[in-house]
Amino acid sequence: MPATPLKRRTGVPVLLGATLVLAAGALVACGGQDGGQAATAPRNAPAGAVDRVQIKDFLYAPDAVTVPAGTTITFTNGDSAPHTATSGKSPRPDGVFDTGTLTKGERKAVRLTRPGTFAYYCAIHPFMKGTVTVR
Ligand SMILES: [Cu+2]
Repeated sequence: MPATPLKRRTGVPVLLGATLVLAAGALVACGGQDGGQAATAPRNAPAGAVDRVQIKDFLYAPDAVTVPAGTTITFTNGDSAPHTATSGKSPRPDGVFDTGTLTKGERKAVRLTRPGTFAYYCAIHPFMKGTVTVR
């Protein structure tokens, strides 16, 4: 009787489509390292008159604005860190507006036509939150 060699098959399952999800939980809150520029942010502007939001020290200032429909709001990043103003609630943008990433000194205007109250957040630092009310 001929000896039949044992056949060994090693099946190595190949995992395709394994998605690597990077949970960006790095909340680096280090404020107050900008020097030199004394920005005067309008703190007590009358309601309805604010069409500018400053981003400074990981905050939106003011963090709640009310504007008439059709207003263009400008977001300006005064921080060294990059920020966004993204409508919705983290981590789910609702698509009403999104400045995209703003680097230091960069600004982006968004036009708001639909009445409602819209929460927004920073996609990079989700603890940063604000609201825009459009009337
Ligand atoms: Cu941010």
